[in-house]
Amino acid sequence: MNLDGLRPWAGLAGGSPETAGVVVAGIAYDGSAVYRKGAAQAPQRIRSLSAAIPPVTEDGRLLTGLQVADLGDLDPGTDIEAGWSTVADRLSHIPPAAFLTVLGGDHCTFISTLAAQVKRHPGLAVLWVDAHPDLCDFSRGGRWTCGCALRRALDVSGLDPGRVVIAGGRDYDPEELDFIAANGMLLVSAQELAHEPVRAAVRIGDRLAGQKVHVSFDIDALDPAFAPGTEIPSSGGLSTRQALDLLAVATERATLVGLDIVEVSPPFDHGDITTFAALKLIFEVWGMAGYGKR
Ligand SMILES: [Mn+2]
Repeated sequence: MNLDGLRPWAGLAGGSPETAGVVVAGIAYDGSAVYRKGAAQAPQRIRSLSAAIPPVTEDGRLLTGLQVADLGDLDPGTDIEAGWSTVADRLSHIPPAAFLTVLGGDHCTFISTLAAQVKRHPGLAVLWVDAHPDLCDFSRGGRWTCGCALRRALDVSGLDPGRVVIAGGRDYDPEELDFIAANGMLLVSAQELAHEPVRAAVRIGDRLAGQKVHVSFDIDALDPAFAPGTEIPSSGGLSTRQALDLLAVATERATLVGLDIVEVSPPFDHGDITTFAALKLIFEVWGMAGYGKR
């Protein structure tokens, strides 16, 4: 793709983390991926192709004037168990007024992201959009593998599990369903979202209304037809259109304070369609967060 003369983030890149409306950081780590690696390449690919996106959301909000400060990639080392806190510490010093946008990496990068967001925004709620809850205490040979991402993030951040809503779920371990029920978590499955999209999204919106919300979006929430470039393709997922509409309705009455997009895996992508789906989600969520003018 010829991106000559174009600047990253739709030309909005610039400014300092102290004054920018949006602060972007990559976590190029896929050490917790069990099946196949590749998500470590996502931050650079997303950043590179961000130059091809226009600074206008689909509902006509002009993002020109928004400053996007990109910190580059933060390094947790080769082991997230040892390295999550270094990255969390860096992220937690970003002024709370900035909308944090983190580019994974596998979903265990969320351990750093959530630890920082809980410090930046006490009382936070989380909308976890994913085919998988990642709530196993032990999975695929370890406690810091991707099937444990949300469970470990809750452990280290101290966030009450009842403040997390899971949307788009369809692949579970029995232990995860037990944890969800025992902790009063709301799970809205991909099936429910497809069957009654507005009603299901409003149910999530009711739970998030009036809250400060961080969205953690695993690209495998989308059907592999829309996002093939990911570690574990999971059939029966959302279309990109359904995901955008879900996010808009579910967060309409909330205050969006951050987004992380994880599990984009460029080596398994086709013609960059997964990376472009991630970019569409990022720019539209910035619009939903209130940036841009009509
Ligand atoms: Mn997943």
